[in-house]
Amino acid sequence: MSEDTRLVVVSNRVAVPKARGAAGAQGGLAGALNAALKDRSGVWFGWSGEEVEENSGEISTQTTDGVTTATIDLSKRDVDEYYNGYANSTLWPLFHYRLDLAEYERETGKGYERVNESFAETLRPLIEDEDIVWVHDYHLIPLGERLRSRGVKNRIGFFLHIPWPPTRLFVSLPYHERLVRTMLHYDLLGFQTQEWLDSFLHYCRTELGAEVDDASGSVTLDGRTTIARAYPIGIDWDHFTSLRDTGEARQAEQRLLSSTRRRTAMIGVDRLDYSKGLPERLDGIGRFFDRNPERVRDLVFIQVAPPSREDVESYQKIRTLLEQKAGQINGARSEVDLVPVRYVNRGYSHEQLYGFFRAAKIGLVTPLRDGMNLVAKEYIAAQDPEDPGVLILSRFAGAAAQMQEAVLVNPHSPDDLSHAIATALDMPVEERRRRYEALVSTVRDDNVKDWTSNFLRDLDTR
Ligand code: ADQ
Repeated sequence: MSEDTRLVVVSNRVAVPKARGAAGAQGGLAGALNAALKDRSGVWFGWSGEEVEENSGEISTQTTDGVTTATIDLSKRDVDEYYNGYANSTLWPLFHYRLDLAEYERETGKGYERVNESFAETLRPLIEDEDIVWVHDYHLIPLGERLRSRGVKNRIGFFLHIPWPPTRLFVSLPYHERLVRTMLHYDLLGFQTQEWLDSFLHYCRTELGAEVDDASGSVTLDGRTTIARAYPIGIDWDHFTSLRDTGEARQAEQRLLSSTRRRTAMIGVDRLDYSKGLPERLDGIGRFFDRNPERVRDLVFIQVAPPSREDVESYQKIRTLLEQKAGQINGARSEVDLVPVRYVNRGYSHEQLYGFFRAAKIGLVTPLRDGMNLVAKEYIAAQDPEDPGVLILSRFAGAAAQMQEAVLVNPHSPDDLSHAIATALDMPVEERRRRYEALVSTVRDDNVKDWTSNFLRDLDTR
């Protein structure tokens, strides 16, 4: 991309950069996007996260550390219908293969279209002729087409952070065809893995009758051609590994080590979300202790899970279920001096997570379905090369395609999980090192900076 081409990033929420150490406070994606925006003096547009009585359409702009953010507030109705409704109660469950949880309500579908329309209306005047526009994620699928209808001829790309479901599931969405047709107005479409990309291309070919070339990813319909490719996202390797030298990371590591003493710490870190397989994970741990009751002295499991999307009912249910399951294991297996499961309902800084990951000799990442999963990559990045921990990873996470040297599991099977935990606990250091070395080279080389520049390079040459 030429130096004077501005970048306009659009996502549901905007991470307003902090003046110093911005990337650190926000994690990999926000840090990488901020870095790209800084290079190109661009703009990041999206929802402020504020809920107001009435939408005013007013934009609030702020420039910090070379990055301009432009945010709008949404009305309570918009948040209910667009965000909690269509995005998180229809698209999120459906795209994670959870037809049983997907709600199809006319009103929320209309709210989704209305908010995309108003995003386009507000954003339009901010776009200059040479800008390139990068739209993120399932909240904003129709945005590109809405911009085109307002005469925007710029290059516009879209990246989907979550899976794309198989055609047979996807067609359960009312107006599925309308939604996908809007996607073909982007110049470039990015998916996390080849598997999700293949599902998308299959849909375009079989349901839309589009002309699809698998090798180049080109999809042609009604005389327009879009390119669809896989761009697996990574972590900000340099930044994340630099956390090792912070006092906060060291303290967190020590705190965990001293509280677990001779027992092996096994850690899970996830947003509290049904896609992350948390109840199934606890079933697997329960099975492990049932099979190996004496090993309650060898292993302590720490699950860090801050609540998310608490206004959505399925998210309230999963919280209650997890508390029950953790309570059952602890009720059955605790001794006066030990508790096998520590379930922590809060977030931690990335520095602290780094320390916890390093102290934990097993990382348990077992989503039922996940676009990529950055926790798996962060866990590996935090390990001590001389004495690395073992990653147990769901074969249904996008990350599994790149991380075959992890102990791969079927997260639905308590037996499989129990077996994997025993394997990880007993794994000799030579094998741990061998697996770690293969995994760490992927995590280091396929990092988020390359992800950003690969996507933008392809968009630029469209
Ligand atoms: P998420 O579903 O949020 O992201 P993930 O990729 O694991 O999932 O990223 C979570 C991030 O939040 C990680 O950086 C992690 O460290 C952090 N995090 C998780 N739990 C935390 C806690 N308790 N405290 C503090 N931080 C915590 C979506 C998709 C993924 C995809 C990403 C990026 O669902 O599949 O990998 O986007 O594209």
